[in-house]
Amino acid sequence: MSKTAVIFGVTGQDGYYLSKLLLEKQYNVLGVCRRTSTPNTSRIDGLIKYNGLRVVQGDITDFGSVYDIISNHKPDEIYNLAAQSHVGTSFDQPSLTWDITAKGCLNILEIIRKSDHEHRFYQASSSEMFGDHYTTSRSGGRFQNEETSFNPQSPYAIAKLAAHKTTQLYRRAYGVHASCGILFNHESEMRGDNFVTKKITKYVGELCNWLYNIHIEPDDCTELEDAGENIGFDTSRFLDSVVTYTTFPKLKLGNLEACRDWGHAEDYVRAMWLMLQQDTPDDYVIATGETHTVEEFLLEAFACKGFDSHTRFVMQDSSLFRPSEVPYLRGDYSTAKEKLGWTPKISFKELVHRMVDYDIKGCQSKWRQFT
Ligand code: NDP
Ligand code: GDR
Repeated sequence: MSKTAVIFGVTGQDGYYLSKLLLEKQYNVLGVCRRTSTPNTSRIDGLIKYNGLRVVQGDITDFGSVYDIISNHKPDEIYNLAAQSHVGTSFDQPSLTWDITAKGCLNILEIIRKSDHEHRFYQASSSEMFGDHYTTSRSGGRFQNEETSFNPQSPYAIAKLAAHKTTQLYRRAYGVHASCGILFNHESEMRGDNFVTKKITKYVGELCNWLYNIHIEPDDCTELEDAGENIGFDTSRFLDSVVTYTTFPKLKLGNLEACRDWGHAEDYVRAMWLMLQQDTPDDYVIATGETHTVEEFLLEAFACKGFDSHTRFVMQDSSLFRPSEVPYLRGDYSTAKEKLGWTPKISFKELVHRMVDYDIKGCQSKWRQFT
C-alpha cells in the first residue's frame, strides 16, 4: 500500500522538489498551503494538475488547522519545511519569524506526541545555527559537522535552533521518530527571488536578454560607462536610430565576502527522504563540502555567458548588509555518506549554469512583449 506524506511548506523551493520525488515514489502526497489573497502555488501547479499532488489549506502557526490535517490524514511521514526562511527579513520581523519557524515546529511535534498513529517526522534545520562557529581539522581546514557547536547570529537562526532542540527533545523524551537535516544552502531554478543566488542569476538573465535586444553580444560590452546606479551604453555603433544612449540598472548587493556551501535542492530533498527511511532517527549535516564567496558565485554567473567581469554591473548597497553575519560555512557530510549512502550529484558550476540558463529563458517572454 502507498505511504502517505504531509508536507508543510509545499509551495516553497524544497516543497516543489520533495513533492516531485515522493510522487515519483508513488506516495500519496498532501501539501499544506496557507491562505493568501493571491495564489502562492505557482511552483506546484503542474504537480497538482498532472501528477496527483493534493493540497489542503492550513497555517503552521494555527494549532487547530495543523491538528485537523494530521488527525484526518494520518500520514506515515511528515516533512516540516515551513518557515519564514529569509535571514535578512528575520531581523525586521523577528516575532513573526519565531512564531512560524520555532513555534510552528512545536505545534506539529505536540500533535504527533498525542497521536495514536505512528508518524515519522523531518525537521528542516539549518547551517545558519552554527553562526560563526566551525571546527578546525589537523591540516587547518575549517568545516561544520554534527559535532560543531552552535552560535546563531540572527533571529531566524535562533528560531531554527529552538525547533532543532525541540525536535531532539521529542525524540529523546517521547520516542518520536524525528530527524533533523542540518542543511547547508541549497539553490535551484525554483529558488525564491530575494536570495542572493537567484538575485544574481535573474539579473544575468535580464541583462543578456536586454543586450541581445539591442544587438550587443555579452562579450562585446566595450561601450560601457559608469553612470551611478545605471550602466550607460552608447548604442550608436549597433543601432541606426537617432537615440544612441541607453541605460540598464545595476545589481545592488550587500556583503560579497561571505562564504557559503551551495548545493542543488534536488540533491538535498533526496537526503530528507533517506533520513525518514532509517529505523533509528538521527541528525545529519547535508552539504557539498565546498565553499565559495558570494563574489565567486557572481563571477561564475557572469563568466558562463561570456562576460569577462561583473564589477561594472554590480554596486554594493549598505542597506543590504545584515546587522550580524555568518562569515563562513562549509559542511562535512561524512555521516550522511556513511549512514544514508548520500552524496551530492550536482556541482557548484552546474548549479550556477542551470540557474542562469533557466533565468535567461524565463526573461525572454518578458522582453518579447517590448519588441
Ligand atoms: P522557502 O522560503 O522557499 O519556502 C518556505 C515555505 O514555508 C513556503 O511554502 C511558505 O509558504 C511556507 N510557510 C511560511 N510560513 C508559513 C506558515 N505560517 N504556515 C504554513 N506554511 C508557511 O524555503 P526553502 O524551500 O528554501 O526551504 C525549506 C525549509 O528548509 C525552510 O524551513 C528553510 O528555513 C529550511 N532551510 C533551507 C535552506 C536553503 O538553503 N534553501 C537551508 C537550510 C534550511 P508561502 O509560499 O505561502 O510563503
Ligand atoms: P542565507 O542566504 O542567508 O545564507 O540563508 P542568502 O542567499 O539570503 O544570503 C547568502 C549570503 O549572501 C549575502 N548577500 C545577500 N543576500 C541576500 N539575500 N540579498 C543580497 O542582496 C545580498 N548581498 C549579499 C548575505 O549577507 C549572505 O551572507 C539561506 C536561506 O535559505 C536560509 O533559509 C537557510 O537556512 C540558509 O541559507 C542555510
